[in-house]
Amino acid sequence: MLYTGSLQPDTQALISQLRSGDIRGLARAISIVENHATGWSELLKSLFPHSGKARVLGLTGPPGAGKSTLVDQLARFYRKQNQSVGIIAVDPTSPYTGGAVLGDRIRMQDHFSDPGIYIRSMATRGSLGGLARTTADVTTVLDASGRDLIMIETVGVGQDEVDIVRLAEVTIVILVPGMGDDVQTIKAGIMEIADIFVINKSDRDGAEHVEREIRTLQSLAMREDGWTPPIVKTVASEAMGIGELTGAVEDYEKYLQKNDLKLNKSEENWRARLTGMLRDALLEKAHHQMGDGGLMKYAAEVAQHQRDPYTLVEEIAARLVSES
Ligand SMILES: Nc1nc2c(ncn2[C@@H]2O[C@H](COP(=O)(O)OP(=O)(O)OP(=O)(O)O)[C@@H](O)[C@H]2O)c(=O)[nH]1
Ligand SMILES: [Mg+2]
Repeated sequence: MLYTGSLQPDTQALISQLRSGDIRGLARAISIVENHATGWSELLKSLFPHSGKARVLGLTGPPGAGKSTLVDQLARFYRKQNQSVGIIAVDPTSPYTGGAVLGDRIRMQDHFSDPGIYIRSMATRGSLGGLARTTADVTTVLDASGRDLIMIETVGVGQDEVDIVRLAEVTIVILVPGMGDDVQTIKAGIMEIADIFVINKSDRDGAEHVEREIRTLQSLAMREDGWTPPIVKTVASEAMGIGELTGAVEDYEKYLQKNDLKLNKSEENWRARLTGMLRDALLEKAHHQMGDGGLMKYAAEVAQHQRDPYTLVEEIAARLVSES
């Protein structure tokens, strides 16, 4: 059902603009959602029923692995198949950002005249409601605007990135030869979420070594869904291996389809997202009830041992329920 409750007339106009494929409408809607500007949640409520059709690919890997170059090549490939593409580049917090973002802009420049490709950079800092959630909401907007394919690029460094790529139906983890100790850090969080491994910069020495390492890891644990992530070697800067990669994406999509795993994956994803949304909403409500400085007052009381924190939290939680 469409939510039309308290929609401002200009929000309605914005939705039709965006649904008709208008890029400026799309950009404005994304900004509203990203900045939590007036009407942002109403906008999302109205757009949600239109979402759920896009294919979402998540690409993650260490800084400088060639993620943007790869995304760019994939965008070219899918454009040739007449698919409309949306790209969300989640900027790393680390100092690599400046150059990388500039690099992205230059490299993707030749797409700018093509309305079939829409690129959006997301700033990590000052993201209201959290980076993962905002990225998810922006994905919903792009999806509802009718983009066939959405690619999300993140630097694989932490939990945020894991949460972001979880949004994707297909997660591609990009590694490069000669990562040394980096492989260890990447292994920890990101390795388990790879549906496809890419060894980019395979023009460099050591691609086989990385491949062996991945295979060793794979032999240690079988995935619950029975899928063995393929390893694709690419040289993104030379557009090499792109056909193999898109083939691997398709194989995995077919696998999900054939084994009825698509819904499972989506439900699992929503379980995580709803938990986050619920936590945010309850916390916001608790802060509201406590009023300005309320939390500090309690903190002071607990610090001075005037109150025990366990009873305090139980009381606050009970109030949330009774006053709803
Ligand atoms: N030799 C070689 N260089 C590549 C390859 N792919 C990308 N590069 C280069 O690697 C550098 C980094 O590429 P990006 O695409 O910006 O990498 P990224 O992973 O998006 O980087 P961040 O977003 O900063 O984390 C650029 O100079 C690319 O031209 C490749 O396959 N082989
Ligand atoms: Mg990049």
